[in-house]
Amino acid sequence: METTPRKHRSWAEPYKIKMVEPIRTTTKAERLAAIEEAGYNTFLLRSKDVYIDLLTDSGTSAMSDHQWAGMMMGDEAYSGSENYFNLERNVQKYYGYPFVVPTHQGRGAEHLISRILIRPGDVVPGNMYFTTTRLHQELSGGTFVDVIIDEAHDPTSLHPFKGNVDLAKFQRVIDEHGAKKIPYITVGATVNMAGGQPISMANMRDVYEMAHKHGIRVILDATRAVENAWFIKVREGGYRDASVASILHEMCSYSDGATMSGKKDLLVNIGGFLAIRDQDVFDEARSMVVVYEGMHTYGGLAGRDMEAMARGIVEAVQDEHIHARIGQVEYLGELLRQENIPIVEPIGGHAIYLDAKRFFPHIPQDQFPAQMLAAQLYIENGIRSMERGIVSAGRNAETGENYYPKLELVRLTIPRRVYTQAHLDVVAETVVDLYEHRENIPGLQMVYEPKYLRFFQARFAPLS
Ligand code: PM9
Repeated sequence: METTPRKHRSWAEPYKIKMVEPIRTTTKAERLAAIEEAGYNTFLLRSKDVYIDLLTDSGTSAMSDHQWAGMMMGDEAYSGSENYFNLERNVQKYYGYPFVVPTHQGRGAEHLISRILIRPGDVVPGNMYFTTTRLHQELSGGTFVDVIIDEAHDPTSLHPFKGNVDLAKFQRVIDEHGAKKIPYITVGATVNMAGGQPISMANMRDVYEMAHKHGIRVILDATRAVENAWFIKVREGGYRDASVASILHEMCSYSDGATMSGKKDLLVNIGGFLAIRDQDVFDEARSMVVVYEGMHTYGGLAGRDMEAMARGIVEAVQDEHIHARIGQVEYLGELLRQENIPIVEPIGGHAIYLDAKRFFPHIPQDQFPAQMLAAQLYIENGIRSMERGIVSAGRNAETGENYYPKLELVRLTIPRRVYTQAHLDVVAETVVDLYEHRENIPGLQMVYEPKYLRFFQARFAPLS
């Protein structure tokens, strides 16, 4: 499978570095003390104790000089900020939705759309769960149903669009529950929990047609839709000469609205929005946002944050930016593949996902192999990553039983425009070193479990 349009040429970052932030190495003894104190949960580490931080690509991007200049143009009026209108204009132009409600981040938008459209007893299908998205659906009385293709749950499947919705599964949900119980289907692009895997344009079109035939809305999780657009360009027939911007616009045309965490694709440290076509839903969202986020022209953000996001929208869709962004992720993936490290394939958009089940085959899933793998990468060399397995999956809201996801992964997430190839070389060397002495590493037991989104704050202790 070809993944870059000009195979004979290396990509290079379309920027040079103007300001640097020192990072610090630590001793193994210091790291052991830090991870103990953090309860073997990388979320609970202090960032000053981290060497290379691959916890997340969320809010961790380096902004451009143009975005920083925009921060100085913040119109901090309580209402009617000029920066809101710049944001609205760019969402309309690049995403194509007429109505925009800013929110403090993605889950603010998920909260609004779930509260507005879901009634108790409703069912919400989607192409794999995402933690915050599913929780908001459940808190509104809905039940999430996974309708992604089976290949998405197999880390070794080389399907080029593992984010696709299985139309037969979607049809079965409609037949079983009736369309009236399905307020919308969530379509994620790219699919985070599957390994940053894209959905194809053809599938988005089919889902939209099928949903609309039954009067069901399609809500796009557009958080990493630009990265998805790149994969459509290089993997799906007919798009090779299309710009990422035009692909993004077409993707959005197959949806009725979108939730957005601007902290990813849009290269900002905070911000999000709900975008929608329907005037009635917009009116409700605009009314509800004042209760939970702030006025509908700032949604929990400062004017300067909206300006940075408005400018980030334009930068995000530049083909050479996204080419270098995905190229960097592929670079790390290739290094690990050459050393036969078990990773999710094909390589996805924002991260390399280590397959903890194959990395630590001796640790059963209820002893949290991915959680331990993330902790060990930190102990080994100060590399911070994130568990995306049984801890993230949480418990069934009705039965209280643990979910046992097929994918038990550790995510090495690449922040945008932050690290160099040399940093990624160090990360790969660390993973390889750990892989070579993986046999004697024990599992974990959970010693504290918070009520919501337990992966953020749960605490663990080694079993031996
Ligand atoms: N994603 C991530 O690290 C933030 C921490 S984990 C909850 O991947 C999708 C696909 C996301 C996402 C956050 C959100 C929520 C929605 N959809 O974090 O609220 O990956 O801005 O966005 C994280 P916010």
